[in-house]
Amino acid sequence: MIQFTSVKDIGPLDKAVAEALEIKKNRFGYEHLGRHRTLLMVFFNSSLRTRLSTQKAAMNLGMNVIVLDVNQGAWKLETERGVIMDGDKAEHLIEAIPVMASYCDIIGVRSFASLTDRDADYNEVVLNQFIRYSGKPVFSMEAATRHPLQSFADLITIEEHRIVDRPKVVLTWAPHPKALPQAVANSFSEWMTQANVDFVITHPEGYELDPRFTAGAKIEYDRRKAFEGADFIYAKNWSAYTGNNYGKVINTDRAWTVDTDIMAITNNAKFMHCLPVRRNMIVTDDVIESPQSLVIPEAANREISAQTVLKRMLESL
Ligand code: AN0
Ligand code: CP
Repeated sequence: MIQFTSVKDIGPLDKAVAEALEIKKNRFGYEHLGRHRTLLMVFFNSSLRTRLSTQKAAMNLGMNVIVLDVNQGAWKLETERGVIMDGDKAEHLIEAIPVMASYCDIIGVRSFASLTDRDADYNEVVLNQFIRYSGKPVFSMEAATRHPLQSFADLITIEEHRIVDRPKVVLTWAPHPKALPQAVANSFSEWMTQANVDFVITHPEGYELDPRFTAGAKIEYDRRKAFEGADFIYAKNWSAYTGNNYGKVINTDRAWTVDTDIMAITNNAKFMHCLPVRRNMIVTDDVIESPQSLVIPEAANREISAQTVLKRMLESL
């Protein structure tokens, strides 16, 4: 594997999950693969889980790891070609990327959507420059439009906790005070529409996602109908995608907070969220602390999804 930015890069999902579960049982069985290999993780945005789980995954594989927080101590990077660089940005990505690449074998990149320029965001301007100018395998640690390591961990978690062959999985929008990217929701939808699940998305009017990610999903505006009989509830906030509302918060209706009342109409559903989560905005204390909550094992599986991807990349070096 030389690139991991979307579900398309992972191949058949049943094989990928089987490999992940095998790695989970035998985390240190591939230590020889990473000997004298270096992972560089480049963060343009904050992270707790991605940073720690990916570093741990690389260490399980015997790799060395270096981390750059671009906004803390590095030169400010220009990302657009053709600009006269007379502002506060001291260096261009087109030089910085091959320089960074010269110190490592594999690169992970975290670069969120701007939420101001939809075309630039949906063209993945930053991630694609890493792919183009690094000459090294590149994987997404959440880019502008997708978070595939999260979705892969989510799928592993669903596989581990499902009690029926084809569970009903519901992605529900939930309120949040700040504008967040659509990446987690887009990506979860892209993975779930390919998995062996009945996949339903529910959100208020105006929060429609890009149909390129939701093709094959059932969109249900009636939240109660969506929750009825669900086996998994996956909550996430995202800002508006459509038209002039791109990147805006157009609704903070707390009736959409996931609480025990709405969970009661599900099929004793498990609760999932990628974290970080704002309690009593997205989900109540009671639901996230309930035995049905999978948020901690879900986060723990980030180590496993990252290790599966890194293992495949090391095998292709
Ligand atoms: C980010 C997002 O919604 O994309 C990262 C989630 C993994 N969340 C926040 O910025 C709170
Ligand atoms: N879920 C997730 O990616 O968390 P971080 O933003 O903390 O890495």
